Amino acid sequence: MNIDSASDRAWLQEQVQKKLSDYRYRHCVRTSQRAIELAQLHHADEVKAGVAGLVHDYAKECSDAEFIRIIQQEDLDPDLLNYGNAIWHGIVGAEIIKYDLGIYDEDILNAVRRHTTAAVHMTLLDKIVFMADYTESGRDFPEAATARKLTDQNLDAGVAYQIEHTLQHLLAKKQQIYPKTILSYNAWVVQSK
Ligand code: DGI
Ligand code: FE
Ligand code: FE
Repeated sequence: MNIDSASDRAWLQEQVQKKLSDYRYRHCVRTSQRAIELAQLHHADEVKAGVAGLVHDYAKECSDAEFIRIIQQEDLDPDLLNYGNAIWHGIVGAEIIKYDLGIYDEDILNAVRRHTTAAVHMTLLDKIVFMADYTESGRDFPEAATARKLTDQNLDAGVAYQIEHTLQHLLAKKQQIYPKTILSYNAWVVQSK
């Protein structure tokens, strides 16, 4: 598909709607809208932000068997097999987006890959999609309001805020932490001496 074509983007929205539950489809549409808003505020490509926001959770309802097959077929890091949907839907989901939706733009695919764990080095588009997912208008957890204000003013401060609070939340629930999540925490949250 051609992301610069409005009719292709309408087709894309239909594909996302068909693939997902109504609840998750609406989250994707709100994330897309929020990503466009953040792209305007922070001078990024609005079309790429809108498309990346729309597709970021495209693979979230795929089966574990499908993710495992792709990790093996595409020779992705075998350590991925030790994790689950929370980690797979972005990193492995980017491959599914290529096949199913014909999106090959690496800026968009990387933003999808990094939207859950963040990364040590993030592009402007990566940060926008990461923060759009966390601050879209349907997010009602206690940190969302603070994160919205912070992100509008200072995108990097928003990224650090989300990484810190998500890790705290995962630790409180004794969840398994993916190594990239820890590397992101070290890079974005730990104060340098
Ligand atoms: O897909 P969404 O729910 O919209 O949001 P997301 O992709 O940012 O996060 C999905 C979940 O993954 C969320 O509950 C936080 C969690 N998560 C983030 N980093 C890690 C993680 N879960 C585990 N187990 N390990 C991580 O390192
Ligand atoms: Fe996600
Ligand atoms: Fe999401």
